[in-house]
Amino acid sequence: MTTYQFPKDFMWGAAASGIQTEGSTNKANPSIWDLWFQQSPERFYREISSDVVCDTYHKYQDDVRLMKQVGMNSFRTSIQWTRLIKDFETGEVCPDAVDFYHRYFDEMIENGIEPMINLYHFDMPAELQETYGGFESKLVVEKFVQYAVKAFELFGHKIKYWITFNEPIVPVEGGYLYDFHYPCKRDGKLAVQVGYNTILAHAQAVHAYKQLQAQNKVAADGQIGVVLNLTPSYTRNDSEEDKKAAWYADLLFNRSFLDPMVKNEFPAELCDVLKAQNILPETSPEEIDEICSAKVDFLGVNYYVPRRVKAREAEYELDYFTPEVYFENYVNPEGRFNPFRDNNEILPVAIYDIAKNVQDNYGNLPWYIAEIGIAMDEESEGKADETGYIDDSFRTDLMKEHLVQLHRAMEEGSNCFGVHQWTFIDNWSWLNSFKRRYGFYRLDLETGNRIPKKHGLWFKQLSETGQFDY
Ligand code: IFM
Repeated sequence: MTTYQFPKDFMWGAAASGIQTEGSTNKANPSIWDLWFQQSPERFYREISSDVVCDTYHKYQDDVRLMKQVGMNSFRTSIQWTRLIKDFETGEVCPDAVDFYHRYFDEMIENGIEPMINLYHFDMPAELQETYGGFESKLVVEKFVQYAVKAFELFGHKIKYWITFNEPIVPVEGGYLYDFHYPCKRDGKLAVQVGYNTILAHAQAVHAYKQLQAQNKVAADGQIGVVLNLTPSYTRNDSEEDKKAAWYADLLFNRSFLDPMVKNEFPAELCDVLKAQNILPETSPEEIDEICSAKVDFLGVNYYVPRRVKAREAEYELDYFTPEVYFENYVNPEGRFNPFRDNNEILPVAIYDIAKNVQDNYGNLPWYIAEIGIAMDEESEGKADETGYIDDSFRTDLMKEHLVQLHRAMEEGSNCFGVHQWTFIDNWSWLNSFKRRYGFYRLDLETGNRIPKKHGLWFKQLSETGQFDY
């Protein structure tokens, strides 16, 4: 048995997002998720929309108490663009939203929970999608920055950690390549434009924040960063063909956002690929300058499953570009799989590999695990026992294995400052709605009650002592 000790001021907490938790009370405008649900409810698991979520809007005070009970010292959620902004043309804010977010953030701060606030978690306003094509349009980039500035001005004196985007590649994949986000298009060129415009929106928001900071309009010690889902690619074997396949997967899925957002450069090889595929985005030299000078203060990394690839064997059959032009996905026959989550592969060493990549190739920037999620379904988690707790020791065991790998990387100098579990209370998750449960607390969909899980007891001890044995 070894004791793994983490630094004293380490951030221990959880992540969620506004749209997945707040509920729709007093929301100023619909997002694409409201619109899509109205159009195609059958696409959502058990036809549950984002209306039926944790109702944080009303329950935030009780919930902050629950955060403390599992030892959280920090929490990430997002402001909903569609809640804060009432009028997208003028940028006028909704007073109720301003009041709600102040009360919610104050409650956390007064209780020793550091809020980390994200500006965009897949929740494009429906009006901006339908009128302008969302991030297909540079006008919407401007509107995003206008919204970001409003948020900084309103809350920037109390929020110390800002995040521009969560997993910015996901709306590109879901909305423009693989049909799991609205607007459900399949168009490689548009996907690249949306990706580029998102990177531009991020860069302009970072610049706007730094400018406000220079004018003393936000906290002097405030920081801004981005949260990326980074998935190392592992090959079937050591052949040069497989290694090349993994290199392409890494270039297209990881470096495509990581390099411009963190290293402030576009990989030349990425530009070559996009040029060869005839899908280069429309850019301007001024925009490239903005992207290449927007320095983030920290990086958040979300990790769930590894990517397994092999060299293409079958012919590529789609009539539009996807990254799979350059590789095929592969299931490792010797892998370990999570029986409770679509048989996803479990590979804790990926955490070490991510940490070392950030350390060796991205200037050892301060970073944290912004989401690590261990999914179970409600049936496998079972019901609460006589103590009132649900036994999810499967989650604790796996979390320990992942933290051992993080600890190893930190011993070797990785600059990690925290770990946030996805998620705090089981929340609504897009097309999957409540199919998978990830929280410290079960959300009872009938009653709205929060039922504690045993993993929270372990986590509390971990955050209080900064250590665990394994
Ligand atoms: O629910 C999502 C979250 O919005 C982004 N990261 C992955 C989670 C679980 O699927």
